[in-house]
Amino acid sequence: MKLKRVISLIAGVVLCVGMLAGCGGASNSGASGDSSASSGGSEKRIIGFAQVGAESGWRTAESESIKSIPTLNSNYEVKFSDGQQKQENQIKAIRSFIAQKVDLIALDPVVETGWDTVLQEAKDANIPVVIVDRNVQVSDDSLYRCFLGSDMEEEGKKAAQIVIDQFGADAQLNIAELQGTVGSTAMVGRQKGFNAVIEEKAPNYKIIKSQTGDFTRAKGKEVMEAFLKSDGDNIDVLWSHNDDMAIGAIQAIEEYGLEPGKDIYIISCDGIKDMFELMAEGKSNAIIECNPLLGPQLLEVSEKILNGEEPDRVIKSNEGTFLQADAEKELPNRKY
Ligand code: GYE
Repeated sequence: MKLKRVISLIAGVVLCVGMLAGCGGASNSGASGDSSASSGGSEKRIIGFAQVGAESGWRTAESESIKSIPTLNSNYEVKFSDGQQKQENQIKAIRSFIAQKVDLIALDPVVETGWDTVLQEAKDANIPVVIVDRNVQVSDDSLYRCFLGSDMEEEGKKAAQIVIDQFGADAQLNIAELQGTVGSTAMVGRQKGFNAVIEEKAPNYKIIKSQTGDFTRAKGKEVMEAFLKSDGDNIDVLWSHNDDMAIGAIQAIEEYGLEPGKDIYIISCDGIKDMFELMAEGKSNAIIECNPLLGPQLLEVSEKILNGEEPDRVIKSNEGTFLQADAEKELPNRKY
């Protein structure tokens, strides 16, 4: 009897603690949780960062870079929100940042459209907004101060040019495309740039398969399996909008009994370490780098804005391209 009561008491305490922890952990949809420091009474400048999610190695590197802003300048604090690839979560996070009166909002938008209302709310509250990595399409440009990130269209163009350099513009080539999250700048821009160069320079290239893998390894694998099932022996090139989907696809290709990097030429965007490792093993062929380490540049532009200066409207990150022959040499230099 007594033992039973003790057990139920312990169970009750565990439940309560669990519920409390659950409350604190609600940061995924709001903005309260994973903050780098408390704001109580200090004069710190607070950046509320509404992140897309945690769908890829690139994303993890970007989150870490932005969360590390306070280590670069202790006058800053970052409130972080993971939107789990859902726009509604990101909108909630922005509203929560506005309610908390943060000094600046950084938004990495999962898709380009649908931000006008919430950005107007931030503007009405006099909170400057910096768009990071992916861009937005809004009717009024004054809804955000500047954009910091890569030129995705340029990345798509570079990818197409590498394929042309490899196979020649006159080749008959069948390409399978793994698209990123539909409606995101990374997907729209990379597809647009790639297709434009192919159309102009290599009209015999055919995109025989094209589907989204939502930028994740699991979906990249799943979609590649379907591609292979219906057209396995006809695919010459895999063009993947990011490394993670290509990594999933490499697994699918191996399971199907083909050699990735040999039977199918593979090119993807990002440049994460895992992909460099696979490329050094000969399982992939080319990487278009996209730099996720945006923390230092976000800090710089936030300083400018909060000091009353006007930032450049578009701030670009530096990036390169790498072929299989560079992989081993470049591996030790990779920071993400
Ligand atoms: O390529 C992909 C991530 O927006 C540039 O998003 C980013 C893309 C990146 O999920 O891995």
